[in-house]
Amino acid sequence: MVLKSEHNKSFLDIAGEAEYKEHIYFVGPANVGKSCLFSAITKKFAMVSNYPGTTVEITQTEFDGKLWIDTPGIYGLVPGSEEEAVAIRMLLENTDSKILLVLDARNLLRGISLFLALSELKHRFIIALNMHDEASDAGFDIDSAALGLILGVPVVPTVAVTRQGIRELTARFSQASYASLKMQETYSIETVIANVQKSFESETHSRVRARLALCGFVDVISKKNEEEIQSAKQSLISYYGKSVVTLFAESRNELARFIADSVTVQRGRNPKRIVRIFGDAAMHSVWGWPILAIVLFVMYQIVGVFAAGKVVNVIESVFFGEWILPFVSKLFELMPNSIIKSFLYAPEGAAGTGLLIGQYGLFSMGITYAIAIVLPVVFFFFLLFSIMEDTGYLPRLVVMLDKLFRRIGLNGRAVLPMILGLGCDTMATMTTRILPTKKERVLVTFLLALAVPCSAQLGVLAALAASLSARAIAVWFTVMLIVIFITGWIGSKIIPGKPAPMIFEIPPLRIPKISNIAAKTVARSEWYLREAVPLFILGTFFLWLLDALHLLRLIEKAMAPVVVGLLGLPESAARAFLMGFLRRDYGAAGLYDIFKNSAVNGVYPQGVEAQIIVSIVTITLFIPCVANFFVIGKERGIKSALLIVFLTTAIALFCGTCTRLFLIAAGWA
Ligand SMILES: Nc1nc2c(ncn2[C@@H]2O[C@H](COP(=O)(O)OP(=O)(O)OP(=O)(O)O)[C@@H](O)[C@H]2O)c(=O)[nH]1
Ligand SMILES: [Mg+2]
Repeated sequence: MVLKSEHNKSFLDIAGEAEYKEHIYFVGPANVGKSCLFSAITKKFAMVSNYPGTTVEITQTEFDGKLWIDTPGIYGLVPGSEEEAVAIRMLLENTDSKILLVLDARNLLRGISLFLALSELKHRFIIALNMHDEASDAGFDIDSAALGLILGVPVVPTVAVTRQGIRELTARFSQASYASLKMQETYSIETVIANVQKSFESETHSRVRARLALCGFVDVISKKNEEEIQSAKQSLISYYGKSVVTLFAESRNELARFIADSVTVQRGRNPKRIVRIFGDAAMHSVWGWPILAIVLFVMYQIVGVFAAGKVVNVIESVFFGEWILPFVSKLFELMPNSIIKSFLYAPEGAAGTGLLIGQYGLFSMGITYAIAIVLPVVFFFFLLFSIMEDTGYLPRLVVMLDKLFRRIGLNGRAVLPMILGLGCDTMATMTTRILPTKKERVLVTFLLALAVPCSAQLGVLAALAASLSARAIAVWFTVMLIVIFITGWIGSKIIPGKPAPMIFEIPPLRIPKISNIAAKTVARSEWYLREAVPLFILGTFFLWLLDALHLLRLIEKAMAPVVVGLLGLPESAARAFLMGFLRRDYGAAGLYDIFKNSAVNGVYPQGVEAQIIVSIVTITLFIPCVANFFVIGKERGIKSALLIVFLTTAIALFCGTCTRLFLIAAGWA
């Protein structure tokens, strides 16, 4: 059984904990290999990538009679963002479970400090000292047995990617124990904590709750003790002249440093210099740009030229067009004429519409679009994207684009969801949880819905663009950038709040593991098929129904003032926009269908090219897909989701019209 938590719900509401003897939580800082270990132990697929913030939801699975739970990364008990809060709430809501604390052997200080923060929880601990391979490469020798003795819990060195140490780890689960080493603060701080703790006497983890309340984690504070806690907090702040979070962190770090130093020997090696130089260049404010240009060029060649051009052509024209569709049509031809036959099948060029085969046939249109046009492109995009994720290039891009994004009031971390949006806007909207302020979460959610085309949509656009001139593509790209920066800038002025400064850990560059890339690409493609195909079929069914009821022409006529009048497109483009209401890639596929036969020797006449530019600008900015709409509703509330639908439609039509006017002025249309 696999369940995912809805992040605001109590974890216990969902897990049905009584069913399982034991719960094991994978806890640790971000990007240390929790999900990798989770998959290695439970054999359940979990997304693994080389950047902090891959896991933003709880993933759980049953294995070996136990419930195993993978959680988002945390850095201490006081959450810095929403996804951390999910993990922390979950630990507070339970007692007597086992925590598999996954730490990065290269960063022992941070790991021990986290252990000390968690050690007051009434859970039993076992520590996986992961990334042992990289720690050895960097010249660290860590005495894990000694560390275990000091902390009072088992410590096992592991390398999750090669499964090293996993057997020992699972064998020692039964030895997981409560931490024997506890944080002791100075006498005056201890007195304050003890006083506040009284308010939580009846609750679990009362000392941890007292600390959290003093740090200002409002989740644990109830109305009745709010005032008392505030005054205790103020007394600490005015006495020590620093925030309580800092006060606690300093004493923890001091002890953690002492422990880390006493179990680590550093052999002064400094290998892999070239990798480091390249890693630094990728985020350099000058060298980063040519590297980005090369990355984009390679992606365009593989996704745009090879997948969208060649592979789609083979699958759509040859495989579907010459083999499958004619074969299915033949089968229908062999059927005796009947109502059922004419209901399901309309031969090419015939009047009337067949439900399965015909202009709006579920098979000839719905399935063909999803499988022949979009799937190949999505597959190659996911493949390249997984490689970028696993090498550690994405976080470097974040650093490089930080300055640019700051101009529109966004912290550089916002780049990560925006880039992930190129894979899938729905997933990326969930990743906005890694952003520390509400302002940024709202703004990025909006920009994703508006101007970041997902892989499926990009793919179809790339197929359309295959016969477009370079300057046409440049116009589209420039319009997108202008829209992102202007709407982002206006948004940052309107939405209240300030962006938080960027604290973002840069993981090392790594050679991706083929098995992980393959697993992620297949999982994402499968997910696309599950998500998109039903909607493609549903959309085609609506079109078929509208056509059968003779309403489609009427709707096209009704939309003509906008589609023809404002945007200067053929009337039939209305159909593509109708499709776009379900999914933008489906709408784009409709456009592809309308324009694909207009190319002469693979080149569009200038007037058609202008129409294509206007239509792709409009469809890129068009409303978010249904799945994204629901996720926006879940994360930001249904009102925001509806507002976003309204705004994106308005902005899409506005920008489409402006683009047309520009092209007319430039003598293009
Ligand atoms: N060299 C090496 N790489 C590892 C090891 N364990 C995990 N990785 C890599 O580290 C990266 C992060 O792994 P994840 O499992 O996604 O980390 P996580 O802790 O779940 O990260 P978040 O979900 O972002 O909190 C991936 O690129 C893994 O392939 C290890 O032991 N050695
Ligand atoms: Mg993870």
